[in-house]
Amino acid sequence: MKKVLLYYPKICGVEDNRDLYVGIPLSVMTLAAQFDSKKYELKIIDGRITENIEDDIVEWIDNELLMVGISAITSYQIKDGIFFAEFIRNYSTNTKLVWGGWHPSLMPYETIVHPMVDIVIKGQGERAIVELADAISLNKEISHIPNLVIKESNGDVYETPTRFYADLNHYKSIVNSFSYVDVNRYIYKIWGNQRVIGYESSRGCPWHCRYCSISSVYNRKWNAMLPPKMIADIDYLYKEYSIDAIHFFDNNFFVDAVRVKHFCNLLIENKINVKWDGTCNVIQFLGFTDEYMKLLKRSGFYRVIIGIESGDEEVLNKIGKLHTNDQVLEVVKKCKRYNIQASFSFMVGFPWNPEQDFLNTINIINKIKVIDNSVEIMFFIFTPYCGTNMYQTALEYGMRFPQSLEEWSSYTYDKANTPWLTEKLRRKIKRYVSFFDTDEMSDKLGLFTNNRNE
Ligand code: B12
Repeated sequence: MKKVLLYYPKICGVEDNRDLYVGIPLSVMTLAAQFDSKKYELKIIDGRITENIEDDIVEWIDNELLMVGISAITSYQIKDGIFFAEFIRNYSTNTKLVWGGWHPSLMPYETIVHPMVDIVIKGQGERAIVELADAISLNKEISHIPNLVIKESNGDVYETPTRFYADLNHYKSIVNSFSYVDVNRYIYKIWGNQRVIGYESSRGCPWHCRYCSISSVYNRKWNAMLPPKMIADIDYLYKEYSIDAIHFFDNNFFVDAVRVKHFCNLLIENKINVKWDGTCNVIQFLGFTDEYMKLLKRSGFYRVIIGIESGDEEVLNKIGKLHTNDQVLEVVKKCKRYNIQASFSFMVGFPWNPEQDFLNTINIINKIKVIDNSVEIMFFIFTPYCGTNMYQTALEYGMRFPQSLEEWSSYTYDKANTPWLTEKLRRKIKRYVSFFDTDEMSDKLGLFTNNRNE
């Protein structure tokens, strides 16, 4: 039987001193779920948790191994993915090295030129990866498969036509890939719950925050699973894995209120006793009526995650955030009224007037804390990412970005060293990062944690 191997690389290198959240690797799992297990032997390796990767797969690699799919966000994942690709190449010269995920999608040409990359799949991979495997296994042409960037044996690179993304409802459920991993490994005791797992029910985002990568890849489109499909998966997780809470990784869970209400009603009707949280924005949340809030609460909604980003209204305007500081304080009061845990993230150190945005942001956080001291605060230094609108602005303000795939692998949010921050201000901000205990807080928020259920 033909084989496909999917690799989810380590997100942090040895130089990082904290344990990053080891959430369920949704990207490679949703890809694996699309393959017909009667036709392909699939393997998923999660580089973050596998001790002796080589021992694990050396025996398994043979001529049947058609391709290795490697997933990467802009981070150390790239470097670890390259190590893994080199390891595979040593054992098999025919296996195609296929890269996908956020970084290759945003920078396909910079990615493809690397010797450890044969093909890049841009954007959503579910359809393309199966079509590619089918074509390679039958020795067929691949140039008709959309959304690929291909390197030929002579080094020439070409791109195949673009296909817009399919509806998430057409994909097979992620549950199909549960047999390839130890799902219990990704269940956490966190946020007051005993058994929490991550899940994704929608993709894209209609807003256009200028620092965010989502709109570049999804072109401000948004697509979502219908509630019955979500409920089937969640019911399975509830019954088979005794999950007591779902953490939605959706960019914005609340885009379609009709869908959310249907979802809440199905949870209640089916007596699925799980709590759930999700990402929203200030303006949306303030628009939720009393009736809607009560339904959300009854269905188990307990925590809202909102990117407030700045307390400087000029910055908010420049980065495409449409809310005001007063509205943020209204959200805090609303959460307190309905007993919803608020989790807010902030970035300081934008290029325009970093001293001022820092002070204004500290100021709004103080006001938030006076209203409700239990609001979770995550506090970061702004880092411009490739493929975002802020990338261009950052260039104009003197930022030098990495020039190769390898260089991008050392570009992380805490080491990017934006030139418009003086050392003095950077030190001051870092003191606040530890004052707000973003690292420790992130433990609670699930960003950096090893607080896993045993
Ligand atoms: C979960 C998550 C994390 C987790 C890690 C993942 C995990 N499982 O534990 C944690 C919390 C650790 C994390 C950290 C960070 N994250 Co994050 N994270 C996410 C989030 C919310 C969900 C990812 C996910 O699982 N999506 C669901 C899966 C199914 O979708 P997907 O990953 O996009 O996969 C699809 C395609 O990309 C493609 N694909 C993916 N891999 C592959 C591989 C192959 C071979 C193929 C063919 C296709 C393919 O096919 C998949 C199915 O269609 C995304 C936003 C989002 N909604 O995607 C941000 C996101 C990936 N994160 C981002 C960022 C910036 C960060 C941080 C820097 C944030 C910060 N300030 O702390 C840090 C980085 C840490 C570091 N060391 O550098 C950016 C990445 C931008 C970029 N250029 O790469 C995103 C897109 C958010 C954003 N708004 O911009 N993150």
